[in-house]
Amino acid sequence: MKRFFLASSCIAVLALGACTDAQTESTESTIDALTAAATTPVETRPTVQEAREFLEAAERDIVEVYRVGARAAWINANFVTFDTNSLVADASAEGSKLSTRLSNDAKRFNGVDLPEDMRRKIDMLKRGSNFPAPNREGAADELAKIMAGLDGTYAKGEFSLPKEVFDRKDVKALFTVKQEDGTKLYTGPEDGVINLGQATKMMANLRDPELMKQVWEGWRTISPAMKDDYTRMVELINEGAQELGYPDAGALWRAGYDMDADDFAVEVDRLWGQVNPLYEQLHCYVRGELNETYGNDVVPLDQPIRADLLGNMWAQQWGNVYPLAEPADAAPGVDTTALLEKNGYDALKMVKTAENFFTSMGFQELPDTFWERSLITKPEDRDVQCHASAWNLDDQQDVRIKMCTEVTGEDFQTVHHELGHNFYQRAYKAQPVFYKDGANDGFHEAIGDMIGLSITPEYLVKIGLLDKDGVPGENADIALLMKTAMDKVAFLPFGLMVDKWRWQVFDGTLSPETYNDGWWALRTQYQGIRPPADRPADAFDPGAKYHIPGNTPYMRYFLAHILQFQFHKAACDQAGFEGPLHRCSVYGNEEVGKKFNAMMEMGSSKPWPDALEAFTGSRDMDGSAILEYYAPLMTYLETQNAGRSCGWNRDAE
Ligand code: X8Z
Ligand code: ZN
Repeated sequence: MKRFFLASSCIAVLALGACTDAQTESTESTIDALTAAATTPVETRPTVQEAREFLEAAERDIVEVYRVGARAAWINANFVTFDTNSLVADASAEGSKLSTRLSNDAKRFNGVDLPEDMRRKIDMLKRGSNFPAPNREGAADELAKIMAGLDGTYAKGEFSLPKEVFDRKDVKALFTVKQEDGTKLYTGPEDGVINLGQATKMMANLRDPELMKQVWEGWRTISPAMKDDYTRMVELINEGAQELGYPDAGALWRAGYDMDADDFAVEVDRLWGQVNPLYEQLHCYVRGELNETYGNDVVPLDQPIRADLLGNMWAQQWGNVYPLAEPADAAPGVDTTALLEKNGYDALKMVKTAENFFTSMGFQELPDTFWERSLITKPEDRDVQCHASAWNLDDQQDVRIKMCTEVTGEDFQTVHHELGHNFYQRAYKAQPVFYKDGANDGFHEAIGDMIGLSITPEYLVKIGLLDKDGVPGENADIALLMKTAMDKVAFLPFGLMVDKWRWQVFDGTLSPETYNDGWWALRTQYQGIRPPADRPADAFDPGAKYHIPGNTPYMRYFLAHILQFQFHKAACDQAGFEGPLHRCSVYGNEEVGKKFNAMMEMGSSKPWPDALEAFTGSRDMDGSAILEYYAPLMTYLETQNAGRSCGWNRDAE
């Protein structure tokens, strides 16, 4: 079901997050139903016809609230100001009130024997949104204001570094661009104040541990200011979740997967258990390679890895430090950033190229309005929410992306990711409003990533980015796999731990005093990383990751990193591809496109196993496809790690 809140989200506003509800009734709703059936005399029970009318009216109300809210949210994300925050908070509060009203009203039909489809819709309404406001005067407004404020604080985040930093040769070079007339222009800060985009560039490219630490710590100065509001927000949505019949908001989130909420927690641990051995080998290898660059003092071989040395602000993807971990004995892979630059790609061309991939599979091209209304590069003159997102403004054709795109291989992947959301939104546009969503939220995140897996060297030749004789041979397989594993395998424990942290926040295992230590305990336990130095007492490091102040559930990305490989394998099987999975591209394959579209068209109208089965033949999420994809790398890693002592002390420092 749709999320009524309008605060920004990765698939923003209309076709929103994790709202599919249990097809098997949750324990609560079964009890509700039995109680209602036992206590309500048959003649006063509402009829199926009344339920139908209720759903029709609900649909009209939802569409109307979104019509206004979607625009407010879009403008806010594109112009982050006091006033637009206020407008989006108002719209959000309206959505939230509507959600609460519909959830409560839907309970009237608990004891009614409804056709399956109507029961699914009623149950979706009963679950409400991921951020339910308590049903009392002022609560929805307070919650909406806090949420809009947190999102805005993140969007405007900046910090200062000593001015001398920008006199350094390596830093200056990073911020110097060549202009069309051949002259060079310094685009870095004059006053030492930088934003996340600039900090990201430094984390990705610079290799001085002392400087990395400064940048890493600097970005985390934006978040202590969020902590009180975050704490209050947790209180409010827990209260709202309890009113809906859940023990806390984490349980509400976990209930959005067509299965019992407790079973979902077991399910993600099962999937993690499948892929954890691969992660541990990668961790061991990368730590060993970083040790060779930085030495024992900076990267001791028995410790978690310093989080600021992995090329990414959150150590969630490590591909940017691939050059430090490049397999010595393998032929080189492909440097997509260099290819994009060499071929004169700009942000727009990157998006057009991604669109072309989808149309090559038979999807209809994006409408003119996409190109007129999307934000593709960062404007210089105002604050925007730069975290990439995909939007659907009218539930039909008005899809857009908002991205501060840089010409890098990383953003080339992200562009495909975002368009995946847009093509999914269009595929399910004929569904009723309740089902305009992913089969589960992991599906929504996996569509574009699955396409991204088809960006093989052979594909790059087809679109003219790579010369035919530049295609690396089999002896480069390990290099190719290592590069993507440093992004996709490295991501897995991060994808898992972010919501493990939120679940602990919601259920009270963590308190505001232990929010930060709890965050690092999970970072250490799952990722095997540690902060570069002790954290200050007021640190609120989770707030320095977009999805925490942006209030976007995160388990979806963990699921997507499993699902995209399942989709890819199924697609390659359908295409009759016989080589190793990482060499398979379904570019131009309309047959695969047709089947993929058939799954996408379903939206959330059926429980997600039905959608998964429609495309892959399986009803289970399963880590074996990612294991198969990286099997040659696993063998390589095990050989390289022989004699190394792997692992780390799992307790936080
Ligand atoms: O937030 C995103 C997308 C938008 S839904 C850019 N991702 C996660 C992140 O950046 O943390 C994609 C991968 C994980
Ligand atoms: Zn996404």
